[in-house]
Amino acid sequence: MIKKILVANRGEIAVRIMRSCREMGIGSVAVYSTADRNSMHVRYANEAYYIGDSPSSESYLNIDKIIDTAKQSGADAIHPGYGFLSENAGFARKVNEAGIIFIGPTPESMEAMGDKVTAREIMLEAGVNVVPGTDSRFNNDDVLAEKARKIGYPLMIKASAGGGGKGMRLVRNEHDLVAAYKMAKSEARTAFGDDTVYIEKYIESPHHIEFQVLADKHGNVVHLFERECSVQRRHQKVVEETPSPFITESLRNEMGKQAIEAARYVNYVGAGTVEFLVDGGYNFYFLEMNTRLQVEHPITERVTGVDLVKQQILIAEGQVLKLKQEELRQFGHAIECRIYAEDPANNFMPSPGKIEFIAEPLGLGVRTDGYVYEGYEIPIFYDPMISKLIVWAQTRKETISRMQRALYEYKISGIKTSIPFLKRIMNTPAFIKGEYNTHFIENNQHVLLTEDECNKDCELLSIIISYIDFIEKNNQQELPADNRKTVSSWKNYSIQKSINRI
Ligand code: MV4
Repeated sequence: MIKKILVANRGEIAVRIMRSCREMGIGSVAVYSTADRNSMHVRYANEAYYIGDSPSSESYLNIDKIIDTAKQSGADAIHPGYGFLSENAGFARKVNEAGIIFIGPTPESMEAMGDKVTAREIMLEAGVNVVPGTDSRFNNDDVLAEKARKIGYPLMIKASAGGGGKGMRLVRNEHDLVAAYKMAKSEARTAFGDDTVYIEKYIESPHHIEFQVLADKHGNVVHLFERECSVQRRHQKVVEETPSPFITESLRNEMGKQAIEAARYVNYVGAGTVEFLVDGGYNFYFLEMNTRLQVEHPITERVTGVDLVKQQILIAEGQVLKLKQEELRQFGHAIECRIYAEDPANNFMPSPGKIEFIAEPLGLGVRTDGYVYEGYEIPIFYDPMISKLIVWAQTRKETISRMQRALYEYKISGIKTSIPFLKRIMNTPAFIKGEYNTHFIENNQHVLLTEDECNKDCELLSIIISYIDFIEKNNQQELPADNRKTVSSWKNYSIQKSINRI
C-alpha cells in the first residue's frame, strides 16, 4: 500500500493529484522552485521541499534532486503529472532503481512509444490501423523519392523523436521533397539530438480523437472512450469534449478495441492515451500513444465517473483493475475549456502577472481545476495555463449553454486571459453544430480573433473593486457624491456589457 506520494510537478495538476491523495488517505509531498514559493500546490501538500531555482532545468527537471527529496521525505511513490519528467524513461528507471514506485508505465513502454518510428512498427504488428507511410527505418536517402511516390502526395515528414507537431513538414509535391526532408532532418537534430525522420501520407482535414486506456499489472486493459480534441491552435489544445460529436457508436467500438489492442501489445501499465486521426470518410489511423495522464482527463472522469488519478495509484500498488469494459458507460456530455494567461487580442502573448481579482464559476455541473488565487503572481517560467473549466450536462446542447454561463461567471483581472476567445468559440455555429475538425480555428479566425471588450471589462471591474475595497478599508463612508456616481455608473456599464454579450 502506498502511504505517501511525492508529486514531481506544479500548478493545477499537482493540486489535482494531491486531491485524490487526500481522499485516499495518502500523504502528499510537494516540491517547488524559487518562483513557486507561494504556489498553491505547496500550500495544499502535507509537506513541501524546495528543490531549486525557477527555471525548470534547475528544479522540476532535476532528476537526482527529486529522487533525493523523495527518499528524504519517506515517499514511497512519485507521480510525475504531465509535462516535465512525465514521459522521461530515464527518470522512471532511476525512480524504480531507488526502490520508489513510479506512478506510470514501465520505462520500456515509455521508450517504445516515445520513438514514433518504433511506435508505428509496434502498432502495425499489433494490427492497429496506422497512417500509410514508411514502415521501417530508412537510412538510404536515395530511396526517398521512390518511397514518397509509393505513399503518394501530399505527405508529411515527421521527426521520430518528435510528437505534438514539433519537427513536422507538409510536402505537396515531389518538387519540394528533398528540401523539406533536409529541413525536417536538421530541425530534428537541433531539437531532439536525433535526426531520424519518417514519412506519412497526409490526412486532409482530420479530427484528432484520442482514447483513454487503463491497464493493470495483471494484463487487464479497459478503455474509457474518446475525447474529441480537434479544437487546437498551433498544436496546443484549446477545447476538448466527450463524446465526440463526429464519431458513430460503431466507430467508437472499433477504435476502442484498437486502443486496447495497442496497450495490450506493449504490456502497457497505468493510464495512457491512444491518439488517432480520423478523416472525413471515417477512416481512422493511429497517430501516437501518450504514456501519461493528460491535461484533458477530467472530461473522461466526468462522463464515466472514474477518478483516473485514483486508478493510477491503485494500479501502481499492484491492485487488480475493478473496472469492467461492459460496465463502463458515457453518461451525458462534458466539455473542457483551457484558460491561459495569454492575450488573445495580442497574438496570444503570455500575460504573466498578479491576479488582482478572481471569481470562479460554480453551480450545477461545473468543475474548475486551477491553482491561482487573488494576490498570486503568475511566474514567467512555466506553462501559461492557469485553469481548466470542465462543464457537464445531460446533452451536448445543454453543456454548451452551461459552458457559456460558466465563462460568463468567470472573472479574472490583473492579467489577460483566453476567456474572451473561449466565449467566441462557444458562440461559433460550426462548434455549436458539432461540425468541426482540426482546421476549426483557422477556418473561423475572422470571428474568433476579433478583439472584444471582455478583457477591458475585467480591467475596469478590477479598478472598481480595488476602489471599493480602498473606500471600505479606510472606512470612508462619506464618498464625494461625484465619485459615488462614477463608481456606480462604471459598475453598471461593466455589468451591462457582460449581459449584452450573452
Ligand atoms: C498529421 C496530420 C495529417 N496527416 N499526420 C499535428 C500534431 C501531431 N500530433 C500530428 N499532427 C498532424 N499529423 C498526417 N499523416 C495532421 C496533423 C495536424 C493536427 C493533428 C491533430 C490536431 C491538430 C492538428 C493540426 C494540424 C495538423
